[in-house]
Amino acid sequence: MANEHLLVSAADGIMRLTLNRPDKLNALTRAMMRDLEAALERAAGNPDCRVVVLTGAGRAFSAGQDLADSVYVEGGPQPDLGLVLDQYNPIVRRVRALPKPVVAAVNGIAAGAGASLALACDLVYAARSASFMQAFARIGLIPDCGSTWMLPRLVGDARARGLAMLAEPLPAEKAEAWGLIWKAVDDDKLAAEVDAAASRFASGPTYGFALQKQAFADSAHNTLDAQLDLERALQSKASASPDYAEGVGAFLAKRKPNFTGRES
Ligand code: T3D
Repeated sequence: MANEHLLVSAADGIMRLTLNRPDKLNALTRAMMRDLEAALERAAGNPDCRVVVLTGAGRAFSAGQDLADSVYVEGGPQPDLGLVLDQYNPIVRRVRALPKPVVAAVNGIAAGAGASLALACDLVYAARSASFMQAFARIGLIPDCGSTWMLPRLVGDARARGLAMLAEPLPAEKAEAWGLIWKAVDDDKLAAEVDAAASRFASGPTYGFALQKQAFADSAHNTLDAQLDLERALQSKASASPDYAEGVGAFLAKRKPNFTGRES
């Protein structure tokens, strides 16, 4: 299915979502947000979709909220941007809770909500020429869409504050070195590298990945004690899945596993 500003395609277990307003650096409009949420909802409910890849068309990943499609109207009454976040927050929640991996292929600059969206993904690959910019302070805002939560956890408090308050672009290689993203790759290798990861996920133990996501999410607020209990409970579920039996069987038979990705 294709919408004008969000291209959606699905094949071989992979759903690809491409932010598609290259002339505006894929700045996010309300319509794109609606389409993105709907696509993620479809991905969540479709067992044939085993991984989602999010990328941008043209030279940017996304320059964040389209400031021309904002609730802010020059000369108008001061808007309540909480209302804008009512549209963004469900998307971030969906990405984090999606019971399958979400991979960001950051092909160029990711700024503002565009950076937050990328960082919400499970694995972030970025072209070496790409950068991440917490642009919010440039317009008097605070990082949102989860960035004040993600940043200190990913890079530590000092770097999180520097990124937020200075609002300067962080080049992909440094983002990798700081632990903000999984990997910076040569520009001409980004698509192939992300395709390889997506194919691997599309034939992987999807249910196990969903349980991993749950464990990592809960670890953010759990004590070690509580996390050990959670791991025990989730591992019980993982070991009841056909993919566990398949994985062990394949190992012992010295063959490649054929995971269904299903819970039962
Ligand atoms: O306001 C609310 O509703 C609240 C929302 C909060 C969430 C947020 O995301 S806040 C952060 C919003 N994003 C920004 O502040 C970033 C704005 N963009 C930039 O600072 C620069 O464009 C970049 C540093 C990202 C890239 O610079 P450069 O020089 O490579 O490109 P450019 O020439 O600035 O942009 C190219 C075109 O994209 C240009 O359009 P034109 O003049 O050719 O017709 C530019 O206006 C457009 N564009 C870029 N970013 C946005 C945008 N149009 C609308 N909204 C944008 N965010």
